Amino acid sequence: MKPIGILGVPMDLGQGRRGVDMGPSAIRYGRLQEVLQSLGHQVHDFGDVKVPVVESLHRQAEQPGGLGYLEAIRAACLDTIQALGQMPADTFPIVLGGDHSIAMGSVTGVARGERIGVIWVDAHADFNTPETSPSGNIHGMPLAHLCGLGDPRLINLGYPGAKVRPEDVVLIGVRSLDPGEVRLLRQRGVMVFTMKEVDIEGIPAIAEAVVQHFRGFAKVHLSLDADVLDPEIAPGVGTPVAGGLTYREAHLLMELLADAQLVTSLDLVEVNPILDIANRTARMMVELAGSLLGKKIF
Ligand SMILES: [Mn+2]
Repeated sequence: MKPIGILGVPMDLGQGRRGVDMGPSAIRYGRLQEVLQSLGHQVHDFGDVKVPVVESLHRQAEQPGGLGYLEAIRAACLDTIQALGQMPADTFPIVLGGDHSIAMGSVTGVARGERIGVIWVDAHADFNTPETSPSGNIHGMPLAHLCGLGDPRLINLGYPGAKVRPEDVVLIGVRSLDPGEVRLLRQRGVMVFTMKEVDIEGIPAIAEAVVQHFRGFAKVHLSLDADVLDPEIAPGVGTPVAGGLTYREAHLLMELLADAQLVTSLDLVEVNPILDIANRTARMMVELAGSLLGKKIF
């Protein structure tokens, strides 16, 4: 078993609601390290990347919505890439968000310039560009930028160009898409399993398709957004959408990915403890990380 490296990115600049910057604390408080150690893993916590608090930033008035924080997000992603680069190469990194814009840093950092498959488990596709986004919030854009679409300052993080091929992305659990995203996802040939496919095909068939899709890949990153879960079981998110994964669907997906030993790095993002009930959402994310990393019922 590879040692696990934890890195927090307390970022709330990619979206409009405060509180998601406390996600790393909530997930640590939810006993992430203890749960992983109880499974026999060696765990090293590398602390947090420094992210400026929103009040300290001067908004660029000419930019609409969340794009005013682009430079600060870019800087935090660069620090994330650097921090991941300092982890030993045989580490399994777990990056704690923070809003989902941190994934531009985490995926780039764990890829280290090599080809990487990405499993994006999310209520949203996060495949907007500044042109297609209705809100301008950057947490709705990281996957597009990783695929080389959007603002060059975010596409070229770390090194120039796309970090992920669109055909090396699989989306699971999606149920809220903007029209521009639908167009881009279709155009680029991204594999999408919406909640409709989850309902019809079930998690076992989807997990099998994912495992086949990434057969032979040396690196596969799982980016897990808490809002993929049904808000009934994960109320602590900024953008809840009804009709999400059930408790067992989410765990079964993790258990089947664990059986396949496919995933080599993980994000746990969009946990907002201010909107949560007694840290339920963070604890759920910790449990899911446990299932991905070897926790078995029997
Ligand atoms: Mn997301």
